[in-house]
Amino acid sequence: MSPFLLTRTLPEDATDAALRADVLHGLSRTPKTLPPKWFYDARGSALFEEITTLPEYYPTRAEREILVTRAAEIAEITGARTLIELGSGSSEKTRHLIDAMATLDTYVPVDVSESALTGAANALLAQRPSLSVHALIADFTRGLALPGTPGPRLVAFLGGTIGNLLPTERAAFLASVRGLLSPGDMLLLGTDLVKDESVLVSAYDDGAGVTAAFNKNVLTVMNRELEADFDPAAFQHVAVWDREHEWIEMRLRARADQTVKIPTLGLAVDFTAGEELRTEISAKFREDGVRSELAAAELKLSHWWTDERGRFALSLSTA
Ligand code: AVJ
Repeated sequence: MSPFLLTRTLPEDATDAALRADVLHGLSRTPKTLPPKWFYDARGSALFEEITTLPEYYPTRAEREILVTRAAEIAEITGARTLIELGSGSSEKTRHLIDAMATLDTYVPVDVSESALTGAANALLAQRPSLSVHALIADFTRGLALPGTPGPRLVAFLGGTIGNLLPTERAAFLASVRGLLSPGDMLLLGTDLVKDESVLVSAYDDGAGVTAAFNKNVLTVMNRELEADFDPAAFQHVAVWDREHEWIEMRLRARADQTVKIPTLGLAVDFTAGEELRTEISAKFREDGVRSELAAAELKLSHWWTDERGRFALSLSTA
């Protein structure tokens, strides 16, 4: 009997079909765009882990500071018996929270990566064998079916990843999360905050060029998975602050006119010199904006915590 349950709700070939659809749609429209989920193959995930250690990239450190400082308070307030973590990855972020939650008996990590889920579950169970872990291989942005577990339940969506969603996508996502909750359940949400433009841009365009490599990695993913012939050297990494929407945009700018062939999709994609492919938005938030977005999903903001320097926030809201 394996020490934890692992449920696959993503069909095996879901990834290929989704990548093909996203590339076909995203590269045949103007402006060209791709969803950021395709960054995270093994190399992309390793590059992101490296990004979290960069001096310019403050969000991970800032969120960890809040989690360490507020874990006992969050545990006390929620008294949660189940913790559901969306986009759990290595579960490194939630380790402090789980350690503080004496009432916890079930942990439901949700991620698209089976290896991340297995690694995290084994590490957690080594430390806390009494915990029951039910890991879900699922893409939470495409609807989620949760196993029946004891309440009250706390859903955690950390890292600021909600910022990758456009406002309309965020509204739909928060409404779908709300639909999973029963009265008394809660949502713990990590949001990066609006701040000085130069600080934000540096966090997405570091001096060592790790973020540039992370951004260009999506071209390598398409070359490998779709037999495309992107030349990463023919594109320049760009990170800009969109003042109107209050989000960072990562883009890949074509250095010259070029045509990229994607034979498996029957595509020949023309880029003109200077044309930019948007690869990610990372929205930055204000307390009032988060309060109203949660309220629109019938979630009531009850606690707002930031790191000492006010760079990042964790909010707790109730269904
Ligand atoms: C993992 C989505 C929160 O948006 O800050 C890091 C990804 N992109 N550097 C973010 C990312 C460029 C990160 N999230």
